[in-house]
Amino acid sequence: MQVAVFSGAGISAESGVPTFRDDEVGLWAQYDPYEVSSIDGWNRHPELVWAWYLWRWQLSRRVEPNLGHRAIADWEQHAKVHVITQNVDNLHERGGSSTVHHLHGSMFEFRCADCDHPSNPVMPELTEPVLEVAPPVCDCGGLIRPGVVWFGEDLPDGPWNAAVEAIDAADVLIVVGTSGVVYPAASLPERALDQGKTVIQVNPEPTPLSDRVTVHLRTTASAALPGMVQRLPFLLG
Ligand code: BJW
Ligand code: ZN
Repeated sequence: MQVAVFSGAGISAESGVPTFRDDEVGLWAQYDPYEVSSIDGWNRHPELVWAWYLWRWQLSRRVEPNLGHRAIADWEQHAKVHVITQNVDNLHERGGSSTVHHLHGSMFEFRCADCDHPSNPVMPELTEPVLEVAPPVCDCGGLIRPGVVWFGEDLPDGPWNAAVEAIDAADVLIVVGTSGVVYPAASLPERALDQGKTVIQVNPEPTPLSDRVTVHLRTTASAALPGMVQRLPFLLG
């Protein structure tokens, strides 16, 4: 059996990383997600955007994968599993998954915003989040930015093509912890449904996809995912 997983911020929420559209994102609660995660926002106020990523970078390094991440890794004993994630943390990999396609990049990679040269900046350890931090500067004078995909930027071809292939080859797609409102990523479950595939959604809340999926499990990732793939042959008949 071949399984594709399409994950979003909800799967990391139980590790302690706030979801993207969470009301409780501290200092940044006052900002629209677009302001801190768009190329326009970066061009307008890089210090604000850099501080937001510095805080999330520190947080993501401190937290551990949860039962949801570990369950998906365990499925590899029973099936070929491709994880397609919108998350920029590395909790799927740290949870043990071997094939992870990052559609929105990684917050652990950095490059110059002007010359694209990869960078490995020294990250200051903040004891508490601050609203503005000056980004490091490249030798060319450009600002160093995180290797993530912001609104208004293209997704990287490699992970995107791998994700489409994984969807097309999958017998079943598990959609977990995503609001499914950000495109083109959100078109992947639609693609699987258009192909008549079984799509299982795991999300405590309904999303625009919920009416179309085969099954919507209205619960958390850590409650639904352990043992799910082992039970799938019985569930799917
Ligand atoms: C749980 C849980 C638990 C909680 N268990 N579940 C077509 C139509 C309309 C617009 C567009 C379109 N095509 C493109 C666009 C524009 C735009 C877009 O989609 N806009 C819409 C929002 C309107 N897309 C883009 O700009 C994309 N690029 C692009 O299209 O390129 C072409 C182009 C070029 C030039 C100009 C214009 C276009 C790029 C999108 C990049 C998105 N980047 C971000 C930031 C990445 C870095 C970072 O993370 O910091 O990606 S935005 C943000 O949203 C982040 C996430 O990956 C992404 C998705 O969020 P996600 O993961 O779904 O999180 P939440 O918080 O929304 O949802 C969490 C869910 O979990 C909730 O449902 C909870 O209920 C649930 N949950 N606890 C299970 N325990
Ligand atoms: Zn540079």
